[in-house]
Amino acid sequence: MSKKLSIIGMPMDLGQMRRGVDMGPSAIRYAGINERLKPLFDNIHDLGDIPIGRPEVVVDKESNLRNLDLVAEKNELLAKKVDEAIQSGSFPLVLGGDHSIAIGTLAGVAKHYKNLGVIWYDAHGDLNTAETSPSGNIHGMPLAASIGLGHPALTDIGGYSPKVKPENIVIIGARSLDEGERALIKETGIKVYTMHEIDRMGMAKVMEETISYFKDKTDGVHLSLDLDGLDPNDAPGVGTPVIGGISYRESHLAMEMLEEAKIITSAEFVEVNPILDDKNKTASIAVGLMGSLFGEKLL
Ligand code: 4U7
Ligand code: MN
Ligand code: MN
Ligand code: MN
Repeated sequence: MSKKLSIIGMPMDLGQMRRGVDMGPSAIRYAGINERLKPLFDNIHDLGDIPIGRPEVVVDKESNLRNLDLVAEKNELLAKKVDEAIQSGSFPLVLGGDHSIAIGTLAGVAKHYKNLGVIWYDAHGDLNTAETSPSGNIHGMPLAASIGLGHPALTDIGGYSPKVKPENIVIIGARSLDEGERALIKETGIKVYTMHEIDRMGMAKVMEETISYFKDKTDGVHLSLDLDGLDPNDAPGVGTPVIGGISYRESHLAMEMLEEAKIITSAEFVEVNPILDDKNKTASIAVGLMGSLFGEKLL
């Protein structure tokens, strides 16, 4: 079977408050995604960007969620595109955009799998709901929405819920979890490798465990990589940086190990904000990590 990649840009910035993350897909294209991935696929189809426009900020009166209706509406479009890419036999690669887009990506992906696994590579848990969120920003809620928790406008994208079972989720790189998120992790049994475990065990062991955790029980694994999972020294172009993160080298190793294991069936790289970046460094790192994820070799 030929190896096909569909690139989908999602210039979404409505899930948070810092402008510039809508330019993430452009920054990643500018960093050379096509050239870099070309040797690794038989066919690359860049489907362009989902139209987001410049809507005015609207706070939902009842739930207090910023841009609820728009985030939901745009994610429906993304879900459809992702679904079509998979139907056409392509690997969907989504470029963000703030992390609220994972709601749409997962809505498009999860209907194709009975037991989808999700790797959430992030400094944050993104497990808030309107009730627990300290910010009202939807980019802090996509993982909760995907397990069926939160506002129905978010949980029901694609017309079904939930998308993922908590026991099929592994969070890697966590170092900023809100109170409600910590309670939810304990309650649901979501597996988390915080920075403590990464320091202690090393990334190689963390990835070995993650891969064997998924091997038997999932029929596909989605990688949702928030660039703020990396240390801000390596990836400064993100809206919510948290010091003490995963290094560029450790992240490379993680991607290489996922490639060797051949478990990843869809991916998204999110939260790249070129306005906050240092000469497009963060987008370049994202492209480098994609290279490893898709099988680039040094020799
Ligand atoms: B990202 C936060 F309170 N938890 O909910 C929130 F700390 O997609 C941050 O991981 C969320 O970048 C960060 O607003 C969302 C905050
Ligand atoms: Mn994050
Ligand atoms: Mn995130
Ligand atoms: Mn962020």
